[in-house]
Amino acid sequence: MTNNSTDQFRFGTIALVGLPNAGKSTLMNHLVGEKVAIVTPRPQTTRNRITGILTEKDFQVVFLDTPGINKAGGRMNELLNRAALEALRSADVIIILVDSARYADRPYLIRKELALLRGKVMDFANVFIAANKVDKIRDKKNMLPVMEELAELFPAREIWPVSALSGDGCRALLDKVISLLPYGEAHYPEDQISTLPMRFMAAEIIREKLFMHTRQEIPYGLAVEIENWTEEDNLIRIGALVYVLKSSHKSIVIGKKGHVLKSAGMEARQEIEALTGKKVFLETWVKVRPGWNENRGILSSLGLG
Ligand SMILES: Nc1nc2c(ncn2[C@@H]2O[C@H](COP(=O)(O)OP(=O)(O)OP(=O)(O)O)[C@@H](O)[C@H]2O)c(=O)[nH]1
Ligand SMILES: [Mg+2]
Repeated sequence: MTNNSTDQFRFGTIALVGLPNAGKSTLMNHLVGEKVAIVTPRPQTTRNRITGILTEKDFQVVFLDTPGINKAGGRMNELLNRAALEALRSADVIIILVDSARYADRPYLIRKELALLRGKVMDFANVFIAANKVDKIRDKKNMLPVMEELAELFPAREIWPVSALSGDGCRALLDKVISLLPYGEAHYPEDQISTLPMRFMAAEIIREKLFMHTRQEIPYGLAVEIENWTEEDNLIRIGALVYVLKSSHKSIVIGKKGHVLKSAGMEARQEIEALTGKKVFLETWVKVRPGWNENRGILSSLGLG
């Protein structure tokens, strides 16, 4: 049971921001204790603001996982950056995730790559830096220059070395930021883990599996839209459209004898079944839509913009 009396209970929002691939979604999933956001080794996996909810005895927190801030052009990237920056405004606490391993050999890059983000959080009071992926740095001496650079770029901000993958340091950071949340009542039932509709989560799971089965530029040109969703007793029938940018991409996504789409579809189906507790019948169609990532209508039907 949650203690919901407002004199002791805290409620608030924590935004997770950073460059693409820093580990924001991994950290949120770890803290929520469930896979809410999809995770892949590729940058720009997250394309929307993803909420994850954690409720404990004396607090409820809504995490806002955001797309990685990036400098690439194009309408979609503009929308990704905007979604990330808008999350800052509604947050009580901001955690900036940094991939420490990326900078172990080149700490000077921190200044170059994180200057933009620093400018955006200048006016916020509660900003923490999570120096993530410490598990990847074998010689801990190599963490020192990274910590020093971060301290120089973000003076007066606390810097916490963590591993979102192993969970090292994450609980201590969570306890710290929870102590800064305002007092208030829970906004969601205690077993709710996200505000996202199941349809959206299913589309994300399908996209994750397709990302994992394709290479190079294909993932960036992939989008998934749920076209049909019908529930009968213990069965969900899902029809999903997979958009690609070119016809050459379509044959790669389908694969020889359809094996890519088949494997990704099977993995997605199993995960959606585990998530919903129902049997899932999943059909996917691949459609070539040149320029979908520049098309306002399609972007907005995908929840972007
Ligand atoms: N070794 C290690 N890998 C990590 C850690 N955190 C995240 N990763 C890996 O880094 C990759 C990117 O993780 P994500 O959580 O998708 O990163 P993100 O910041 O959400 O990325 P975008 O959504 O693309 O901006 C995945 O392969 C994760 O498994 C960590 O602490 N240690
Ligand atoms: Mg992500």
